[in-house]
Amino acid sequence: MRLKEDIANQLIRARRRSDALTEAVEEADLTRQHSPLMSPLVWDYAHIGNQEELWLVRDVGGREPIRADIDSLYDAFQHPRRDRPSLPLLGPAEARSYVGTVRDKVFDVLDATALEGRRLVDQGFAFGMIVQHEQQHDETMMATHQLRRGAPALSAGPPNPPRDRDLPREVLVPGGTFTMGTDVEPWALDNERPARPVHTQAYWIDTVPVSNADFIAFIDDGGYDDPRWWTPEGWAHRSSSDLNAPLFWRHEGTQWWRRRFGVDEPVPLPEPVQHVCWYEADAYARWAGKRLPTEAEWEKAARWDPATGRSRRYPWGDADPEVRHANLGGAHLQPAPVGSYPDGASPLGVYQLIGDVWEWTASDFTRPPGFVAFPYREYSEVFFGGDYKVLRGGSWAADRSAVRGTFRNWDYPIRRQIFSGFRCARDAADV
Ligand code: AVJ
Ligand code: FE
Repeated sequence: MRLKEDIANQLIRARRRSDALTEAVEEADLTRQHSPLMSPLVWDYAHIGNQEELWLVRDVGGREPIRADIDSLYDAFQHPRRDRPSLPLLGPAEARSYVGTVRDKVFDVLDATALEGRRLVDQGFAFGMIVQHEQQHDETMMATHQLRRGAPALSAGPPNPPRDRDLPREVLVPGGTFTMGTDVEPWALDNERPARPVHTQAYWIDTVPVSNADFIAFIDDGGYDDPRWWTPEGWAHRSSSDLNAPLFWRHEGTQWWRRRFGVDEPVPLPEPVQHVCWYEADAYARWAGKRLPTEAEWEKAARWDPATGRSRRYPWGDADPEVRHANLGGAHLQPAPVGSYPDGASPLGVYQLIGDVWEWTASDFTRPPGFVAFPYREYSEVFFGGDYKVLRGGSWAADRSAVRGTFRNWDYPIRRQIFSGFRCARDAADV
C-alpha cells in the first residue's frame, strides 16, 4: 500500500537525520548544554523516541509501555529547557537503544493498523504528526549545533539553484477574500484548520526576503540607534540586550563576519538575513517605510491563485516539494541568495516563501475561528494568545514533510537563535 510505504520512508528519512545530527559530535557534546535556550542534544533525541512511543506504540498500537518510567523526563511541560541538563537523562547509548526499540515496534504497528476509521490514524495522521515532530526537533538540534562552540561538526556545500535577478521589488496583491487554512491536507496540524474565508485589503508584498545587504543598509543608517523605528517593547529589548546586528555577526574593519556552524566567513550580501528577532524585523520594516505582512497576507501571497481563486497547497501548486522548488531539509546549512528558486515562485511572482528562512509576520499566534484542539492541547492551544508571534514558510533547516502553505510556526518576539528572517509588505489603495 502506497500510503504505508510513504510513511515508512518518511520515518526512515527523519531518523537518518536525527542519527546524523547526534553522531556528528562526541558524547560530551551530546549531554552538554550549549545554550540555556536549548536542550542537550541527547534530550531531543530521546524525547523524539518518547513522543513516538506515546502516540504510535501506546495510543495507535494499543501496546504496553516500553519505558513509562521516563515519560516525565521527556515531557517538555514539566522541565524547561534550561533545567534539562540536570535531569537523570538516558545517556547517548541508552537513548539510541530506546529509540531503536520504539521504532521497531512502530513498524510493527504500521503494518498492523488500518489507516482509516479512527480520526487519529485516518490517512496516516498520527504517523505524519510524529514524522513532523521528529523533523521539527531535528531543526531544533540544528539550532543547537549552530550555537555550539568548538571545531565544526557539520558541513555541506552551498545551494546553487537558478536565480532570477532584476525582479520587481514588490507585487500587488488585490483586495478580496481567499481561503485560509485547510480541511483537506491530511497531515495538517490542528492550528492550520479549519479552512475559512478571510478578507484582505489590497497590499504590496516584497518578491523576496530582506537580504543581508538590505539589513546592513539599516545598520549603516543607524537603525539600531533610532527609537523612531522601534516599538516601545522592541526599544527596551534592544537596549537591555545590546542588540546591534543579527545574532552570530561581528564587525571587523569595514567587513561584517558571521560564525556559521563553527566557521567564520564574510556575511554573504545576497542571502536572506537570518537570526533576527521579531523586534529587529519590525524595526527594519518601519525604517524601510513598510511593515511586516500579517499572517493572512503572507498566506494569501503564498497560496492564492488569481486564475482560479483557489488556495494551493504550496506557492508553486499542489505538488509535493522537490529540490527545484525550495531550499529545505538542512542539505546546505544556509539560505540561498534572494531571487533563487524561480520554480518555487507563487502565481503572483513571490519567491522563496517556502524554505530559506522562517518569515516573521505581524501577527500574534492566535486561535483560528472554528479551531478544535487535536489530538492534544499542548501542541497548539496552550500557546494561543499574545505572547508569541507567528513565523511562516519554513527555513533551509525545515524538512519538506513539515512545511506547507498553511503551516504555522511561532516563537517569542525576542528569539533569534532560530533560522528566522522576514520580508516586508505595505498597504495599497484598494484595487
Ligand atoms: C511548532 C516549532 C514551535 O519546537 O516548540 C515540538 C514544535 N512541539 N515538540 C516547538 C514542537 C512539540 C514547536 N514549534
Ligand atoms: Fe517535542
